[in-house]
Amino acid sequence: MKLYEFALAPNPRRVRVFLAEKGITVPMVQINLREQEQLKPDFLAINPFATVPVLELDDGRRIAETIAICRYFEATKPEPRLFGHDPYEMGAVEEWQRHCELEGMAAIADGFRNSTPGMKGRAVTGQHGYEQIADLAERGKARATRFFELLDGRLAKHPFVAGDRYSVADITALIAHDFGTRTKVISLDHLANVKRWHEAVSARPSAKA
Ligand SMILES: N[C@@H](CCC(=O)N[C@@H](CS)C(=O)NCC(=O)O)C(=O)O
Repeated sequence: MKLYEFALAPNPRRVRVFLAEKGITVPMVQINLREQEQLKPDFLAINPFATVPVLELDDGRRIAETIAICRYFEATKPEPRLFGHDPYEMGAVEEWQRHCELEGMAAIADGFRNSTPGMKGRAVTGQHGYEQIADLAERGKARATRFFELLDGRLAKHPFVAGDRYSVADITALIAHDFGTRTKVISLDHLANVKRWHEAVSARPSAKA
């Protein structure tokens, strides 16, 4: 088994943190996105969507998409449960993971990819180069900021994103937070509950993965 990933990219980090929480080790193969290795024919044969992470099983079958890969490992090693413990919690984790992905990760990616000079002609992942749209960068920043403001209210009532327990929703939110603040797409200093939650999830050993 091996995981195609890139150590500096946010989505592969989501899988690494998930694996660290599970105590699973998988050999990693680096696809250097800065050198556009994801667009080379060898990698496009592995994933025509030209993105990492991609998991390759020992028999050669592959799974792309962060959450699909995490689901695979939740099934092969259920404990600790990161997709919820009971039917309600499973639904809540799914709901909040999705919010964190769409309103957090994807909105920040819009903010970053549509405004960063090095991303010219690469505003969307994949084989086809899309041009930047400045308005999309602004909209992405606004959406991501509003999402974390909403999350701040939720974290005033719950210790973790999906409720009382740490879950894959916290992993997506942690990496959205770090990606967004590192790239200066968002500034979250004014959000006290997000700050308390971020300190707690960042203190877990898995956050270093
Ligand atoms: N929804 C996908 C997103 C994957 C994705 O966007 N990966 C980025 C790295 S964080 C990538 O491969 N980028 C390639 C590029 O920029 O062309 C997932 O969760 O796996």
